Amino acid sequence: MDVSARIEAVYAQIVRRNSGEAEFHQAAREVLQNLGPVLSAHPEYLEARIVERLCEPERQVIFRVPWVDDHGVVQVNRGFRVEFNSALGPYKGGLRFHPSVNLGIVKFLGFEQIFKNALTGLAIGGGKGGADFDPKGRSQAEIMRFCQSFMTELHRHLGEHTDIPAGDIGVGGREIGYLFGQYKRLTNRFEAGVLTGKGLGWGGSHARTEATGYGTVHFAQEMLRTRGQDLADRRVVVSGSGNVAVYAIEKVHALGGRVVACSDSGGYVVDDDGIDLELLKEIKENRRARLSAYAEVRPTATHSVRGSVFDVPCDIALPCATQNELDDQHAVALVKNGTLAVAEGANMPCTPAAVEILREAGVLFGPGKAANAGGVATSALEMRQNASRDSWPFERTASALATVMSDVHTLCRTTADRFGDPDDYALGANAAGFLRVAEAMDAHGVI
Ligand code: NDP
Ligand code: 2IT
Repeated sequence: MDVSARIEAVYAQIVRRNSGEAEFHQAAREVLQNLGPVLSAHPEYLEARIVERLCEPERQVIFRVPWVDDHGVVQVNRGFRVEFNSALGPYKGGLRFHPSVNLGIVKFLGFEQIFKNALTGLAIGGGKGGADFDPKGRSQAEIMRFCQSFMTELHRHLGEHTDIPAGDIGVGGREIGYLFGQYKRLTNRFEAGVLTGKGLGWGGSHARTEATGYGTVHFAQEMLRTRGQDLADRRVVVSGSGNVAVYAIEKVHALGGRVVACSDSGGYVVDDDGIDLELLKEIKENRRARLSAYAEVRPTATHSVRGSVFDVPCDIALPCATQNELDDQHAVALVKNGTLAVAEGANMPCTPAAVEILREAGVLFGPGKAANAGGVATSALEMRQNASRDSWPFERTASALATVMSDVHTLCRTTADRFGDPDDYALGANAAGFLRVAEAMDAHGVI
């Protein structure tokens, strides 16, 4: 059987065995379609069935999360943790609390995480988890009770050398605090390295909050530099207005660009004067309000529910909200508007058809597993500080993050060049991530 027939057979098997898990199929296909030249160069990985093993999670935990709401009503959610691959280190990856969460979404995120974590060069395997809990409209007390119930089951699967969660959609510093508190209580251990994204006063790392957004902008800047361009004076559109989006906006402004639009699930704002970050943080982080409140107090801004934030003309687009939010029609609009680069702050925000349109038009495309790797990389730096009972200053951590992003960018380009076109960052990210994991898996024998 030739290499491409073997890859097709693996994909067919994934679809058959994981029925209904559309996002996982999509993420697997996106990686597999780049592995042909890599496997031709490494027939030993075909022989060892590395790809087949890589696509099957090492362990998947699904559990009931019962809790009592503020009205005394019992609620039941479903919790997940997919421990996908530990060839390079303990399972590492975030937790997502969103009503859409299901096994297929957690598996797509865990699968992406394997390659992303490998690209950072740090000793972390891949995992992901979450629950179909909707935090919107819930009181602080309800969030706390949910987190405590979630951790009451999850804690038995975690450990600083086993599996280390962090945040993702719907899970930020507040939730990590409640989760850590419950883990500490259940285990009677102050095991700082078991979660990342902690508060600065109890084992957290400087720059972890900012890391994903900052890192995505570093990556976009590196891509632009390959064409003799940079972010200064560029019009930038960011989707989302959560953790990744906010700090992407902050870094774009620090580098002299101007973010003219951002969004949430209720619409988007356009502000040609540039998004006022303090106001955005006040609304989204402190008040936990809707983005429409921004336009209510900012005279230069308008809020829309029609169309999409990606219809707003820009030089650079940074999708930082969720999967499959940027489709073929959005890609056509970006190309028409002369967009130079798209870097994914979110995980898999561009549909496969959108990626194809961008690539064919010569738009620089930074895939999430490379462009948003700064978050998990800084999580690994947080684990390093916890292991040595040390705390690094902001500048040291931020500069280590910038170095990791620059190294990931270089690795993607050199690997893409080896197997095809140096501008094909998706090829570079998939091939380089795969090679690091495959080498370790092969060395560990058939496990
Ligand atoms: P947040 O919960 O802080 O923010 C999410 C943002 O995306 C909100 O503005 C939210 O709007 C919007 N959003 C979420 N779901 C949808 C949806 N279905 N449709 C439209 N908008 C939506 O999450 P993060 O910023 O942490 O995560 C954003 C993305 O970045 C995710 O894809 C995540 O996997 C990825 N990521 C996160 C990392 C991290 O360190 N946090 C690291 C690497 C990647 P609303 O408030 O209206 O729901
Ligand atoms: O998608 C991601 O990389 C994250 N949500 C961050 C994971 C982490 O462990 O910091």
